[in-house]
Amino acid sequence: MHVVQGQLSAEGRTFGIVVGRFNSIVTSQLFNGAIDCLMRHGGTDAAITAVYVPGSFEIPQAALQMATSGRFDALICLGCVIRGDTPHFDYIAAEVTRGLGHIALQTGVPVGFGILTTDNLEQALERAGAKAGNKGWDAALSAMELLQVQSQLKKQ
Ligand code: INI
Repeated sequence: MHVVQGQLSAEGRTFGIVVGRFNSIVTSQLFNGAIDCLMRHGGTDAAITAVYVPGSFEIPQAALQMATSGRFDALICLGCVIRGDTPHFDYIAAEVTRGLGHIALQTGVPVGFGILTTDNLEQALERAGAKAGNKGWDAALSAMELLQVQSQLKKQ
């Protein structure tokens, strides 16, 4: 039986992190979580590029350019969409999710999905380093794991 499982290592890999500035009180914590995760798994400062965009809607546009540049082994995308009184939330949440899924499948570059979609700020903060963990950390870990799975599949 062949079992393919990604090792959790960032060593020797380049990472691009795209961060939405909207709700930055949350996304800055997602960013800290992602950096902490990469560093604790052998990543280096020089191998990480952080790109800031206005909000979650713009994240796929920057991610596409980065994914097709050949400069990044994996991407980690971080944003926070909080529900308001209008349907705006649904449009932005759907667009960023669809866009990032499309980029991952079309380019093959692993994309860690660290986009929070919550009903309120409290739920978002809980997922950005408080009682529900840090989704930025999780997104970095997922990008790293998929990168390693891809390497192993190539060797098979
Ligand atoms: N962007 C977010 O990342 N989160 C939000 O909750 C949000 N809301 O609610 O409006 C948001 N809007 C900005 C949007 O992503 C674009 O930056 C903006 O529309 C300019 O294109």
